[in-house]
Amino acid sequence: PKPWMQPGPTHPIQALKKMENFSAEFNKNLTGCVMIDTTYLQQGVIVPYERTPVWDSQHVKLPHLYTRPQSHNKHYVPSRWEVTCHALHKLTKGTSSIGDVETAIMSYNHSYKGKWTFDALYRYGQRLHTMDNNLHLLIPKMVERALELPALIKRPIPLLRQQQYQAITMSQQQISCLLANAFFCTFPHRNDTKPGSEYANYPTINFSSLFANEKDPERIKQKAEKLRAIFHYFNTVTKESHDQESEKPDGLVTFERICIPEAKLPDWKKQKMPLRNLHISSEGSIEKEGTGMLQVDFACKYIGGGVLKSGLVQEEILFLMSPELIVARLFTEKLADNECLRITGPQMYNLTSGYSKTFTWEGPYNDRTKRDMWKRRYRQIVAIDALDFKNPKEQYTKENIKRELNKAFVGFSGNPKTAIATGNWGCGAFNGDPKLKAVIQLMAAAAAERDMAYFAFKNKHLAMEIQRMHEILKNYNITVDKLYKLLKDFGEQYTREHHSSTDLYRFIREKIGYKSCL
Ligand code: AR6
Repeated sequence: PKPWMQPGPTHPIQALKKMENFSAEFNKNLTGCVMIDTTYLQQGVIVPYERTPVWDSQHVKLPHLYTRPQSHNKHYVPSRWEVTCHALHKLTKGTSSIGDVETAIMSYNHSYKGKWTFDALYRYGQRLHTMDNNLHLLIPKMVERALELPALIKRPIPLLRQQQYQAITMSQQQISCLLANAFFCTFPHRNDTKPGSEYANYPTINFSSLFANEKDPERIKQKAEKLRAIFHYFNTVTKESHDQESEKPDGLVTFERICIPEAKLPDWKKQKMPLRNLHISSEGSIEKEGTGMLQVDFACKYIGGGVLKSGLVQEEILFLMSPELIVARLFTEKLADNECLRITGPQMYNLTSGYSKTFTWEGPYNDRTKRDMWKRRYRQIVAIDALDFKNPKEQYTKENIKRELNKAFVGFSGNPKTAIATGNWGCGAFNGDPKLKAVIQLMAAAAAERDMAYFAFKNKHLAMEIQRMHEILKNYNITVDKLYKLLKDFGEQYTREHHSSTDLYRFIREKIGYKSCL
């Protein structure tokens, strides 16, 4: 092997800071919109916080608040929520089939008759449910939770809109109620996704697309596999007793939209800090080994990406392991370049294996992760969306490098300074170059003053290359500003030489005068 291929030992993972090292920070007062009355929390009682209900463009439109325009017809016309309650009640007898679930959902979504199909749900019913859950018993419990909506959600849920810092904290029980409503497709105004429609800037939330037909039978199979994770989640959150007290989903979760205005973003030319510590490994994953660190979600700007469709890569799998994350789709407007979403406290419910086509639900995950004073699990996720390079050659331009640096910085900034758990961000579905993205993430981490754990997803060679590059940059005291200049120069040469095949790391080594014999 070439000399630069023999890096020294990696920074030990045990030395990286985790959430538990900063318990005082997490126990601070909650800010933003808190959906429960926290005075009773320490006694183990969760009481929803109460405020006057609203139906407006600033808040989630809840199904029980939906009113039709006054009808001139003298006959009594039931409200949409009454129709919903009536239809869903029929499913509580314990004898209902998937067909009955379809009938119920379509009764209050009749304009989608003939458009929505339920093949994946049928497949789950035919092939899988007897192995996992007893759907006859589970569906009534899900209905019950969904219909508790007026009793559980008593405060308007603000929409997390673009360029506004806002946080929402809700109980795991409230989340399960909202997700049960999403499963039964009760959210009004959320089915039309056409450009220009009211919620075109938001991800979808009703589960209809997860049940739907796919031409490719393989995809129906994958959706049915996703449903196993979803049903296991509902089974756990509606269970009356838990084997272990510590597994009980009776805590809180915070969703925080973070935006940093242009003027407050780093001037990358002037960042004189050195790179931080790096632990890198080809083994392990962000989700498991990264627990307690700031775990990166390789996100889509519409949070959750294809989780309710056919997508099945890092973000979607993460959302299936911790389905509470899916509720973010209800209120998070698509992320702009200077924004991210940070989620504190979600529980992990599912063990999965495989990736994409080989994705499999392996079984329950019993989460015993400790919690902070607000009963939030010591688990923190940050959703940052990389650029989707339809043409990978575009990623070396100054504008695109700066965009990715800023996006990573927005995700990594803030307190407390736990280490970041990341990997090949933007380098799968989005076609990025992992060597460039690793340097970009290291620069952003340095500016945000955090160490990093990098999981290279089985790619030993890549892990070694990144580790070696990091080591050289440290040894040569290459600070962030210098590295920024090097990336810019590389981009210019790349364009000048019409996408030359020069390797970025080789370019950097040469420019800094690295001598392999050193
Ligand atoms: N831990 C560490 N590395 C991983 C893991 C993991 N659990 N999973 C994957 N990788 P990708 P993107 C590595 O394609 O390119 C979704 O639909 C693996 O090498 O998920 O940013 C979103 O909703 C993989 O190739 O992220 C977005 O729409 C690479 O990370 C879009 O995909 C990138 O994973 C984002 O695409």
